[in-house]
Amino acid sequence: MSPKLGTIDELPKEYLDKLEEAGVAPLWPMMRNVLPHNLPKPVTKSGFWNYGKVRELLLRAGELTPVEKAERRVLVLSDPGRGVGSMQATSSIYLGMQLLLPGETAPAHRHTPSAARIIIEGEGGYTVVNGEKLPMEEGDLVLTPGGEWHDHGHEGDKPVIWLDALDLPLFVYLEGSYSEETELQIPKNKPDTSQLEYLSSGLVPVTAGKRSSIKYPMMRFPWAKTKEVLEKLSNNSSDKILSVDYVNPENGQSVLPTMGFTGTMLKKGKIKIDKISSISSAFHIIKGKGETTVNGKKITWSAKDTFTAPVFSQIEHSIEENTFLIHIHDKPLQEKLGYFEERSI
Ligand code: GTQ
Repeated sequence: MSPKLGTIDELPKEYLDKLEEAGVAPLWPMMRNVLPHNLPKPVTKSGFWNYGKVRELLLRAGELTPVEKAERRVLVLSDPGRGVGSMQATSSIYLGMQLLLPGETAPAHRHTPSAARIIIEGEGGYTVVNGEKLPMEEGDLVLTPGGEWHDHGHEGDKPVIWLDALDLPLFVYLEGSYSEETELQIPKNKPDTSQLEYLSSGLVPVTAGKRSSIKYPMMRFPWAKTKEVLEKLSNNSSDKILSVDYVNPENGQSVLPTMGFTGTMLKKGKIKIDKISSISSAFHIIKGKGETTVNGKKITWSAKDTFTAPVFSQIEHSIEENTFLIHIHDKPLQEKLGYFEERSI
């Protein structure tokens, strides 16, 4: 066991004044804050957002603030550990809920952070990424990777609402976050690549004799496909948890550089996760009903709700109805940094 480290109080005032003037500080009183023993000490606390509640407030924002005055009409889901107004849902993940009303558009821009949307409600919404028009249907995962021009539009007749997930906190931390604007894009007149080039997994398009190798070949992952795969897996397995990772169909890598997305089915009953891991997580319920205990805190959720879990959380589920969810996490980032870790409990 290492000895207890010295504190600031143990140092003479005259010395502390001189340190301050010289622009230096002793490490030892703050060493354990940044390097605690054995496990990190997360600031993040598990959060829960009831969809009905946020939806009502978002629809009011639709009355109070025209989209032109908002650019993106979003309510930000703030980590309870950092307080309302924090633009972090976890250490690395930003979450927001965005509303677009019929006929509205959100102007084209691109930024250094990457974004993904999970569509929660409404028909007729779409995102255009580099000229590719991506329909937004309930449960779809739609990517707008860092550096790619994107705008949103709405051809339906009822509000469209989706969940935005961005790796914004990282880019802010790195002082690398900025955006640029351009004119609304004119979409190409063809279906998105999930309906065309990548309709079948295991097949990669070849153009003029060359295998395609695009950084972001597929930017819309329709929920219908994810659900079908999970149901088929479930029919052939007695496992209580079935999961599929969303990957780049050309190389099997995560769909975005830092954020990972996993489609999960949780079957009715009690499920105790027997591992803790270094990832931070957000869970968005597509369909189902149940309770989850995150580090002893019980969360009761149903379809369209969202909750978060900080790094190394202990998680237990009690599933009332078979559930489908999309798990947003930062495993790709942690693997790139070489420290992703799981521990059995
Ligand atoms: O739709 O491009 O929630 O740029 C935050 C920043 C959404 C977007 C957000 C954004 C967007």
